[in-house]
Amino acid sequence: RFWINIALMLLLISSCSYSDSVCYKNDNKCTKENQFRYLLYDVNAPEGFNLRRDVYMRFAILAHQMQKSDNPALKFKMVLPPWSHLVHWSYSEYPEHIPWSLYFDLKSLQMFAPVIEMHEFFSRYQKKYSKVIIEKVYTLQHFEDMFETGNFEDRLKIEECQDTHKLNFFFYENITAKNVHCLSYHGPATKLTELFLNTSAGTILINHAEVALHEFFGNNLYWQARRSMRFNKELKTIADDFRRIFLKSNDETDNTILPESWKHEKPKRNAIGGSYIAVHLRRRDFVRSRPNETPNLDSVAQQITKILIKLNLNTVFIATDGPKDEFDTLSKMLVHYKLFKYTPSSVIKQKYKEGGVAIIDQIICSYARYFIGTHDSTFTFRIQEEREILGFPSDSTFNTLCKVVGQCHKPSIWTIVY
Ligand code: GFB
Repeated sequence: RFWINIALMLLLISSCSYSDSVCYKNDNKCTKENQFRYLLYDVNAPEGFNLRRDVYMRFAILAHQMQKSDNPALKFKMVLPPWSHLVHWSYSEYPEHIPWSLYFDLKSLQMFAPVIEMHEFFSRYQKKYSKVIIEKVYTLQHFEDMFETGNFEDRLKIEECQDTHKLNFFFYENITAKNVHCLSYHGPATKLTELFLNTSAGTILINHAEVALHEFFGNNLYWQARRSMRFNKELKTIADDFRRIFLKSNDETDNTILPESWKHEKPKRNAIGGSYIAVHLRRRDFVRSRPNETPNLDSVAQQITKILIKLNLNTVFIATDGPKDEFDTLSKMLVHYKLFKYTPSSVIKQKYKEGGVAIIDQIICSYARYFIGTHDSTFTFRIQEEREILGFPSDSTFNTLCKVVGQCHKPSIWTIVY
């Protein structure tokens, strides 16, 4: 506490002392505008798109809290890590660094947390430098003794690195670092403020950010961060067109109109949804790595039929990462029903890539009368959250496919809090 106070005092004395950021002490260009420090974060390479969205929320809540603080030492802009080299996506024909604005409404994110795109960070930083030198990098790691000792208290400590981490700096060649540490860590992302108060570095990168947890999973702050993650409007329009043309679904009749800004959303449970059921059918690695949970297509067809009969519906939308021949097989099994799948045109695929197609699938699933997801898939979790925001009755949302009909995992139910 003593050292934290000393650090605080020093920072307060020179509120513009963050070396190597865009603003220097005694620098007459140091205006209120550019007195920010920059927080960058990166996630373990194999993590997929939807777990990364969850890590974003943990860090957006940290940035949100710091923004509310009066302490100038906590005045940060958080730099959004581009969607680079995600293991599930192919980058052969695409640029390596996909900005967040391709998938999300940046203004909406900024209404919750002070975030900027990486290219914006570069353009601010490179007014002074050609190369970006990050002053402090902290690679988070779990405490080695945590499971042996059962000590799960929140703590952080700079320690020896447990692995030889190769820093890739988001696959940019013009980024390097001055100081690199390994930080054993247990606790929420918001605990990182303790670290930030102990350094005057102007640019800080938190690597393996997924190690830091949510402070309160599912509280109103969690949901504010989540609600601020509105999708890019064009993606919503593409999904809406598909709903209207193929599924006879629109926001007016489905009772799913949301206010222009997420800030004006109110609790509701009266969404009806389009007259179709939606299924998120996660295949590929799930078929191999989760044989005890992943049903075969026969079983999937049986489970879909059961719900269609129960709800007196005849239309199904399938979102899947599986191959086309699986969808064709399922179509034959459900020949008496209307089965739909979103297939992007080459123009849309080229512009929005796998991430955009995934989001369009998620949006269409979100507006269905009834949703069945895949157990333990973060892709499914994000659809469930979207449906909570839209105001569906929870029992139309928290359903997952079973391995064997009638022997289902009960999914965790995380209802929305305002
Ligand atoms: O988002 P994601 O990590 O969720 O899924 P899980 C990985 C990728 O699969 C997504 C594609 O980024 C999408 O590109 N994908 C999955 C889909 N389902 C669909 C779908 O219905 N439609 C479309 N268009 N794309 C995690 C994996 O997957 O599961 C981890 O990331 C690990 O590597 C873990 O395997 C168990 O949570 O489903």
